[in-house]
Parts: sequence; C-alpha cells; structure tokens
Amino acid sequence: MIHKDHPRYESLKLRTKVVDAYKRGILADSGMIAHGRGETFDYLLGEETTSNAKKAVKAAAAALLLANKPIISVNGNTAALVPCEIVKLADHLNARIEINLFYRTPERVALIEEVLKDAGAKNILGTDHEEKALIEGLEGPRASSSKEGIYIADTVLVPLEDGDRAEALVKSGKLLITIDLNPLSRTAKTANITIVDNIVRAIPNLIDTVKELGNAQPTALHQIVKSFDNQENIMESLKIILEKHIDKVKP
Ligand code: PTJ
Repeated sequence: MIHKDHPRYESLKLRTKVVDAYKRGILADSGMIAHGRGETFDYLLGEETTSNAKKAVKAAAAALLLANKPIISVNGNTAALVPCEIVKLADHLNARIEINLFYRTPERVALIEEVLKDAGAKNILGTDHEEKALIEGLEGPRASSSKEGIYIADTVLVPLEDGDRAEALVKSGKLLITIDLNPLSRTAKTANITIVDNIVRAIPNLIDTVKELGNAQPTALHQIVKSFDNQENIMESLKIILEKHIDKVKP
C-alpha cells in the first residue's frame, strides 16, 4: 500500500496499475518497458501537462470533431491505465474503439475486450471474430486492422504507437493523432498531432476540450487544426525539458 504523502505517490500508483495489468495478461511484456520509458520523459517534463501539450490537445479535439470516421485505437497500456476514460471520449465523439495490438495474441485481445466492456464499451472492433483488412506497408499480424474500423477511418487517435505503424497509417492518408511522452520517438515525429503528455492526463484533457469545442463552427475547428504545427510543438516540449533542468546541472 503506497501512502498518499509519498512524493512519488501518483507515479507509484500508475506502476501498480501497470504491474497488475501485466499479471492479468493484459499488458505485453514490453508494455512494462514502454511504461518505464514513458516515466523517464514524464519526470523530465515535470509530471504535469505543459502549455504545448494543451495546444496539441486542442488541435486533436478539433480534428476528432471534424472527422467523418474517427477511431480510437487501444493497446495493452491504454487498457491498463485509462479504459473508462477511453469509453467516455469515444461516446462524446461518436467514435469507434478498436483493439490494435503490437504483440497480438488471441488471449490478450479477449482480455482487453473484457476490460473495455467492463468500462462500458458496447461495440468493440479489432476482435478476432470479424473481417480484417491489411494496412499497406506492414507485415504479419501487425498489418491487421478491422475492415470497419482503422482501415476505413479518416482520423485515428492511437496512443503509445509503434513507429512503423504510425508511418504506415500516415502514408495511407489518415490524420494521425498520438499521445507519446517521448517527443523524439518516430511516432511523435511522424504523427500529424502529437500530444506530449502522460495518457492519464491527456485523455481526461481531451474529453474536457471535446466538450468545450462541441458547439464550435467547422470553420473555427478547421482554423485550430490548420494553425497547429507539430514540429514546432515538439520543439517546445524539448525546450521545456531543457529549461526545467538546466539550472540543476549548472556548476
Ligand atoms: O499492447 P501492445 O501489444 O500493442 O504493445 C504496446 C507497446 C506500448 C508495448 C508497444 O506499442 C511498444 O513497444 O511501444 P514503444 O515503441 O515502446 O512506444 C511506446 C511509447 O509510449 C514510448 O515512446 C513511451 O515513451 C511512450 N509512453 C509510455 N508510457 C506512456 C507513454 N506515453 C504517454 N503516456 C504514457 N503513460
């Protein structure tokens, strides 16, 4: 039991969730390593939502509201950390949810489906009992996507994604939104909109912003998306990391 006064309470609480999900078979083995990498960048970013992450959330919310066929892709880490929030966001956007695993096994797909159903999701795509289509440029099970889901979606929110798949999705003409604490990952650099923040803060912020922008005119939403520059936003994240720590390393 972690005491609330512990200076690393929030971070340790997330670790417990991740370890529990691993023990239940929801998380891939590498999911723990991926979480550790995320933790490092979260620490460097001050474990708080930065001003540029807020800008990216606004652009992401506008793009998702403008989408004809928005979809939220869920992997093991997402299912472990924010299942209820994902369902809530999908409801607000009228978006589909697709289980899309890098280390795909039928057992993990079934477990994640159960987690999402327990969180209130009704119509989950990406399960093993539906028609699949292959994403061009990818090999093997990693190319698999739901024919009704990611394959035909115009806008994909895919947190904690692998670089190859991010590149293939962008090449196939989709607008790609990711959440990745590492501003230098290939996915972060490839996506159209990268929210450099912890998924546990980014998804609730997205829900709030989708609600705020829900009645905005399409022209206003287009303007928000058009004025967002992902490379510039990533540079801002890097600057924030340096500014936060530069005094600490001065002799
Ligand atoms: O469940 P699966 O089989 O689909 O596998 C999922 C993982 C995440 C294991 C797989 O996609 C993978 O290996 O991903 P990578 O290439 O390690 O990338 C994960 C990225 O997510 C890294 O850049 C991390 O910094 C980042 N990350 C980790 N935890 C968080 C995070 N970003 C936001 N919030 C987090 N909590």
